[in-house]
Amino acid sequence: SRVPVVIVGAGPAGLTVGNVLRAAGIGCVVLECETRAFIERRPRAGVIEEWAVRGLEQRGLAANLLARAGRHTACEFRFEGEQHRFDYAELTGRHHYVYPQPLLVADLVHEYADVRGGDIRFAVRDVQLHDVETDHPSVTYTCPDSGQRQVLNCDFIAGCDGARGAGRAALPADRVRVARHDYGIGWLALLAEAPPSADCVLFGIHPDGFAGHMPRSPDVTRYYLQCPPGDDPDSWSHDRVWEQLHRRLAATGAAPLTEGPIIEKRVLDMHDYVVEPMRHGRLFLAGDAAHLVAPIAAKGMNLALHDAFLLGDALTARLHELPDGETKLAEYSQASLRRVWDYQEFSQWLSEVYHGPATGDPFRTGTTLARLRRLFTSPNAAAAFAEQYLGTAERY
Ligand code: RFL
Repeated sequence: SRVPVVIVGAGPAGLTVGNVLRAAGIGCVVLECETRAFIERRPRAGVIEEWAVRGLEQRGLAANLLARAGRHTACEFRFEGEQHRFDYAELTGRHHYVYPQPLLVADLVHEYADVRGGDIRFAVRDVQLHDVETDHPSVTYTCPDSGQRQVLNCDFIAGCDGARGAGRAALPADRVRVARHDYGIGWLALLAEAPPSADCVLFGIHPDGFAGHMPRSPDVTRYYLQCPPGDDPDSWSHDRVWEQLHRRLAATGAAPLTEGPIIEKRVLDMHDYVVEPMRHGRLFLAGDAAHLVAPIAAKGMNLALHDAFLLGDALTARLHELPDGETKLAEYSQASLRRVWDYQEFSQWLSEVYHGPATGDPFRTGTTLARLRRLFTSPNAAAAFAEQYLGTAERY
């Protein structure tokens, strides 16, 4: 038997591609190495840009999100002991949506499997891609119940299996370029069972290191603390975490942080990569499989959705034999990479701002504070920042 598209990975990218294909009546199978319960609980991103929500809405995938997501209109920088609120909605009329990634994933799984009748196989093992350079690629995997190897013959493979998946590993090293960047910085990523301590995202730019505060829901707040890369999360006791958060986010007139139990604690080594091109033969990569962007500017899930819209539409056009189908597939990688590189550049810029004073270098501290002050004194600088932060540019 032959299925038109095999999608590896049921994250935001793979599930969105699957939903687009199902809406177009195209057969596909999604293979996911984790269980449904696991992916519907895995905490990660929370910030979704307006254009991405519109893209989901146009594809009938945003009903719950629009009913339940928070809307953020401002962020606040704290430096030199003062609060500086940046009201981007007032400046641009645009806002951010806040909707935890596991909720979006649960919505997308439900729509794909339960509403659109899509085929999804959870907890599969040892996914392997074959013959992607030919017009008869296939995917094999081990079935969790029987332990048997299964074969799926297909026309196209969407590699949406994230940073450590089988998709990128199937690319021949001499045919793609992988551009990498290592910030040499770690972030302790924390989830606290505590209500947010402010109505918006807070960025603490402090000589001891960056600290971030991101409201996720009325009862849960994400925090970040800059730390050495590879640091041991166990060396961050409850007391040490809160002491550092209080210190790095302190500002005149600011309400004290509301403490609570830490329910997730892991160290992220800040790095990026970009695979170019994102295609090899009949294998197309999308999302983190193709490009990782450190969570500095909260861009990763947005890029995954951007890819999924482009790839879902291109595969649909090609499989329905529309005249522009082949062209859309041929242009997919380039179309995606324009936004990817723009977001990578912004993340790098923002990293310099977040981490400047913690270098201990008085020159870097001086230039970082100049950049920050410029956001609050130059309307042009503020407008440029808001455009990048919200991802509103129309130029992609
Ligand atoms: P995902 O979500 O990693 O999904 C890939 C799926 O593939 C499965 N898989 C496999 N399945 C079969 N066979 C294999 N060999 C497989 N290997 C893996 C996995 O189990 C998984 O279900 O990739 P996708 O769809 O490309 O989506 C990318 C986003 O998840 C990611 O970019 C964001 O989470 C990044 N990110 C953020 N992005 C934002 O836009 N806004 C944010 O606020 C934000 N915060 C974050 C983040 C990422 C974080 N971490 C953990 C790296 C905060 C954190 C802490």
